[in-house]
Amino acid sequence: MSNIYLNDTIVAISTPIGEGGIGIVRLSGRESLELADKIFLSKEGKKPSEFKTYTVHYGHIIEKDTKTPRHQDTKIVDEVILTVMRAPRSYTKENVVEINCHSGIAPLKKIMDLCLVNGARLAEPGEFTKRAFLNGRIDILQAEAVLDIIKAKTELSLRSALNNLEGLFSKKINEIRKKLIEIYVHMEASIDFSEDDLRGIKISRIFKKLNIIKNEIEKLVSNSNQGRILRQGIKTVICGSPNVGKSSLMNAILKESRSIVTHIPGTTRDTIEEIVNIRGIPVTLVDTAGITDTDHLVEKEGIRRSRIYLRNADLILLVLDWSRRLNKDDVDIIKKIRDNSKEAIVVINKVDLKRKLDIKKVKRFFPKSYFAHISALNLKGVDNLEDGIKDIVWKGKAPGAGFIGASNERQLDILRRCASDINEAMAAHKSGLFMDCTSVYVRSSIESLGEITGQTITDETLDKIFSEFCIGK
Ligand SMILES: Nc1nc2c(ncn2[C@@H]2O[C@H](COP(=O)(O)OP(=O)(O)OP(=O)(O)O)[C@@H](O)[C@H]2O)c(=O)[nH]1
Ligand SMILES: [Mg+2]
Repeated sequence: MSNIYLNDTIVAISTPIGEGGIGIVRLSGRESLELADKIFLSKEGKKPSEFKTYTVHYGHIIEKDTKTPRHQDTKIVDEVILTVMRAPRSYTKENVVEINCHSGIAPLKKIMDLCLVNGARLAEPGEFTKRAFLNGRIDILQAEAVLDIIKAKTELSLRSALNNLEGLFSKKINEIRKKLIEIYVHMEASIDFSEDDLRGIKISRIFKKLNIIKNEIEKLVSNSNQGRILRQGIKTVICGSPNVGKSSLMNAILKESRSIVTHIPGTTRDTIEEIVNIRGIPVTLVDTAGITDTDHLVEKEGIRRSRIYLRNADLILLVLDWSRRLNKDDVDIIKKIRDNSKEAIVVINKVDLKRKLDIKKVKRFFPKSYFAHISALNLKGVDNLEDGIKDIVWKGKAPGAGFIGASNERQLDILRRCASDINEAMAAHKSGLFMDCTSVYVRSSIESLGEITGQTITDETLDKIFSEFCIGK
């Protein structure tokens, strides 16, 4: 990714490879229109380099037959629609040509090969978005938001990524950075001049302002947990002893028969994972094998996996059977959850049957946990359970429509560094250090914030960010 030449023209297949209605081959760069001239025959008899920007044209992709004299014979490769977006008003701020062809491996690959033969270079992952950044159309936060949009699993995740793409987060960061620069300037001035000369700028006021900024940054850090959830989702593991109705619960939440359900204990042998949208939260739901003591080899392996999942879960749905007393398996699992200090919702299943479960005893194990009474068989109580999941995940602070916050570790790490620098500055001031020792920390926090939006960013970080993208974006 580091060898990037903004003078060349790049090409990629921008849609997933496979059979479908439409596939797109995208070109970006100085020569993209001239290159399209060589391979596109329009119905109206004009060349792409003569087309106006934001216009769409019907025609054919053609290949010149090199065996005929002066290559005058041509073969039709595909029937296409070609769109021209001229610099600077395009995704990359360069001349962009998009060829909508039939989506099959053969036409897509053939058209891309023709572009390569005629002078384009294969784009690297995320290179179109990288060019949008290098050409100054978007900052790094917005580039990362593009990735979040592609990966968004629920509407809420999408909304938060769109806020970042629209620049709400960048705006906030730039505001904070501007205020820090003002403070830094005042600090530096106070090194050279006495308070009397500073025309009303009191040192105490500088530190009051610094404290306000620190709080703003800390708010962004605490929001980032919500950002992480929106982006990555939460891993929720359904566990319990055999036959309590774990797979039935999985199916009830998914609203489909995904997991096999039978009356035989030990039905689920391997873990089953699905992503489901629960009240806007992307939840990776895992159905596991019922944990019990067994000598059966396959069951044993399933249980070993269940235990690993239990350890790595963000949230556990512990299923207990309302129609029978707690047994040794139940108690073992309860202990395991408590030993691992896991957040758990207690799901009491089979409430359509006669009660034998001692609820008071269960409550003693989980005095603060959310309890959901359900009948997975009759799909009763599942709504309540979903409300419980939502409450536990957001802890009463669900992200609103204007939510902004760090959405990945890189952004979070910088915000934390920045908050820690400001803390150091305030501590240095309190302990009576000279202003030039204190201002160093403020300067460092300004530099860190520049890294978030990409004003100051290393090539290595850039490469890392864009390597996560798919080719063609
Ligand atoms: N009456 C009643 N039966 C249920 C309910 N939920 C599940 N069952 C029944 O309980 C039995 C076990 O259900 P599963 O969903 O396979 O249970 P499991 O916990 O996944 O079992 P293992 O995979 O073997 O550990 C099946 O016969 C289900 O039909 C319920 O809410 N009410
Ligand atoms: Mg099962």
